[in-house]
Amino acid sequence: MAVSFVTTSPEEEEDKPKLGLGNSQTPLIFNPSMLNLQPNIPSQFIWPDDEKPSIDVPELDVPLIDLQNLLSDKDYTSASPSSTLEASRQISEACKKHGFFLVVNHGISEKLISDAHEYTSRFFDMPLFEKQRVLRKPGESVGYASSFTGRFSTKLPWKETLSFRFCDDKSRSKSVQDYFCDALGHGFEPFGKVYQEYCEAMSSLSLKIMELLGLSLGVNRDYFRDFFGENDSIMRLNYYPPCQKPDLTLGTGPHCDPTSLTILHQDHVNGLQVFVENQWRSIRPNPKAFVVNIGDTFMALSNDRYKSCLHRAVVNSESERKSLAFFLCPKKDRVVKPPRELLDSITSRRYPDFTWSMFLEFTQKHYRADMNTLQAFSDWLTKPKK
Ligand SMILES: O=C(O)CCC(=O)C(=O)O
Repeated sequence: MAVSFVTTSPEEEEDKPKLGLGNSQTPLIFNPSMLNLQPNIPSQFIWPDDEKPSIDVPELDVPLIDLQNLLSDKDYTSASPSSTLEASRQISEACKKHGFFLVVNHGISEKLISDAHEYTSRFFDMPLFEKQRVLRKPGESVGYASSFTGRFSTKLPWKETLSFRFCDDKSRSKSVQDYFCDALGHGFEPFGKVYQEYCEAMSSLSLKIMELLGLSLGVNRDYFRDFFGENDSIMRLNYYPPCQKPDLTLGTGPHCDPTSLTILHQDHVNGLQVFVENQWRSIRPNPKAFVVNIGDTFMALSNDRYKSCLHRAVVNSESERKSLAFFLCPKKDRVVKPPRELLDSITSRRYPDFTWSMFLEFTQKHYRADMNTLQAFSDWLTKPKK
């Protein structure tokens, strides 16, 4: 797909997102339909030297957790205790070190995954004005974002995203399906159906993984599963167009996820990198696997036992890349605090109580997510208010 930047005339400005470049005459729009016509990339997308990517980095050693036996029965009664124990041991080791692992034999159909990728391509292939009908508004976490042009003016990511909310509420509302139809019209019902089904599958999978995380932390197996009941999660479709200068920019800048657990499916193109032991390392795409990582909210729930690790995505000049990220989040008003099993007389609380709604607001309105988001949020919460 050809991609390009377009500068708008002042007359067009009103309908377009602003870059906030300090130059109101020529606001830039990240337009993925003509970009390849330009030899260089705008300076707003050029990252500082110490953050520029290296494409060839060593691979990260991540455990491959086979969920086959663990998922074959609702209560794991048919899973051999030794395979469950081995899986929770591997998860514990990975989560203490970097918080990343892969799951295979997860029970999600290949057709559903390939449909989810197919509809991602269809969405991002649409003309810019169509995508802008669901433009993400400042301070909101849902909608279409062409880079972060409306929010930031430096270190912009080389990507487009579409984010929407998934609510696992008791009334079984079809929040995703409704979003597509309400925001884009009835022609988008097939998109809504696929992503509704995909998010329901991700929500169930994440609750199973929560059971394993509970076991691995020596907490009652149902504890985290129940905690994330009625989860109010976020689904994000990431589209990274090819870039003529991939060594100057990043597809997704370095950050830790503020959310609780991320379940990512990458297409066949390399791009995801994790910062471990002072070095960037890649996670090679495996179409049969989901990449799972701990986010800041779970790090707080585990009282820092498990790590939410810095990661980023690089781009390349040859191929577009897509990834599907499901961010598990608790119900908005649920209080995030570690279970009593994770507190003792020696280990003090690392973070104050908070709700996901407070943390989400902090990341949307006050802070650009990076490697220090949780600490900055915690400091902000405890700082005396004037
Ligand atoms: O595309 C990827 O591999 C990573 C995406 C990511 O980190 C994000 O969407 O927060």
